[in-house]
Amino acid sequence: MILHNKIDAQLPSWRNRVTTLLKEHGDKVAGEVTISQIYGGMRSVKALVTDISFVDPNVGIRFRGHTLPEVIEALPKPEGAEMPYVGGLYYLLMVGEFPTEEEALKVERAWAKDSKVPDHVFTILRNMPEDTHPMALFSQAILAMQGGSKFAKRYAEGMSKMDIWRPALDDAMYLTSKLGVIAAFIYRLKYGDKGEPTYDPNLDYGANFAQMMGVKDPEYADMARLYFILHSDHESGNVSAHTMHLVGSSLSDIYYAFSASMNGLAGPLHGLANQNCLAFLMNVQKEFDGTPTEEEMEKYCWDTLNSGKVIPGYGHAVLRVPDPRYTAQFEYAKSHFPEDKLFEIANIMNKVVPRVLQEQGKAKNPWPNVDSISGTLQYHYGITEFDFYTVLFGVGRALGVTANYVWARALGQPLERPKSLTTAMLEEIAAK
Ligand code: CMX
Repeated sequence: MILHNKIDAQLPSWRNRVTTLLKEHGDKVAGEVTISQIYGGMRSVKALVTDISFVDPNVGIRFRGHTLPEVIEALPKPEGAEMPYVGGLYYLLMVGEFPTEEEALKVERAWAKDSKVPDHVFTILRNMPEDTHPMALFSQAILAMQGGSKFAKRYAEGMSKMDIWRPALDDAMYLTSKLGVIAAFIYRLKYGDKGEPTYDPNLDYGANFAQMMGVKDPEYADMARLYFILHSDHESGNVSAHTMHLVGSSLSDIYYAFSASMNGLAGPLHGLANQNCLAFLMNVQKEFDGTPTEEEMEKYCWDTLNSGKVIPGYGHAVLRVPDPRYTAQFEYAKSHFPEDKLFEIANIMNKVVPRVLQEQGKAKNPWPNVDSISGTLQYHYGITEFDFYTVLFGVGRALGVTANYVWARALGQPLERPKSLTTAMLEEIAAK
């Protein structure tokens, strides 16, 4: 497969680069850690390495060194589409180079070939209690496919550590090819006709997702492409990426690792934030019986802050500029449905909230983040069931974390095992 060949060709030089760095400079200090960081969720501790994406505080995400607008511009697109092939983005993440259209299509075709979900996965999902959260169903479906892991099989057979990335990449392709189908099935099972979606080999990943979800508006294929691309990766320290890396470091296969990653994404401090933002917008709409004026919005925001709540969709732990993932979605909505009522409110929020947060002076970053508007876009196209939004995030996030998983195996990254201390030990350090 094309991704195997491309990675194979790059590996000798990557391995040499890492070995040389470690051999010649392994004892150089790259960062320090303070007691507040140890107690504070390891914020900003430099302790992970990935070459797949980097969050620049003043620019936002860079995929393989390229900003989001550059990526959207340079990746090949299906005829007549505004947004690129998702398969092209996967190629870029895996290989580090922009694909030609034919190369992007090779990934798309491989996905189409492997897209059939084993029957037992649907059976398991159908037998779950009706009130099971879509993310729990998603995670279970992923784990239910573990028995098919080529990585686990080859490892048990005693495959060389140098080559173990190959079946890891087979698993990555097999898994990602099915995630859109599984997500659409969960949507239909919970909120629709309960039917099994069928992947159309003549359509790309984004257009397939749109047809499997049953969204009639042809624009939704572009929406899906954009959504999956911009949620794919955000370097290695966020909960879903770090969980994937940690579990994978014990040489658990991709199914175990990605199911765990999704269990982390399901938390309200991570992937669930997008639904809180949409709820905020809808509350505003209800409160003002439509779109508020800027003055009304400003007062509403101050009331929110004064009651001790945060304004969802604004602020970021790393970014210090408007999130380019927000900007891409904002521009999309502005050009496609500027008159949408929720978008109008989101627009007013964007004018008011940064000013209010700056005046309050607490948030280090007053600008909108990715979650600020993603629910508004889904809502516009008729995906109104909030609970499902994190599953969409998960389908996109799979692209980044599986690429990282494959490269971690290819470069022989070891078992992750940081050291813990007791409070008494930290007190002793503090007393010195
Ligand atoms: N509304 C109100 N207060 C905010 C705020 C916001 N949107 N963003 C930050 N603050 C406050 C923090 O709560 C904190 O207050 P305390 O000192 O009282 O604890 C203070 O400003 C400083 O916070 P910070 O260093 O700027 O931000 P953090 O790294 O601690 O937190 C984040 C980052 C995203 C959790 C925070 O900005 C927030 O809660 N935003 C709203 C929720 C949200 O949009 N979450 C989605 C994040 C998307 C993502 O992670 O990708």
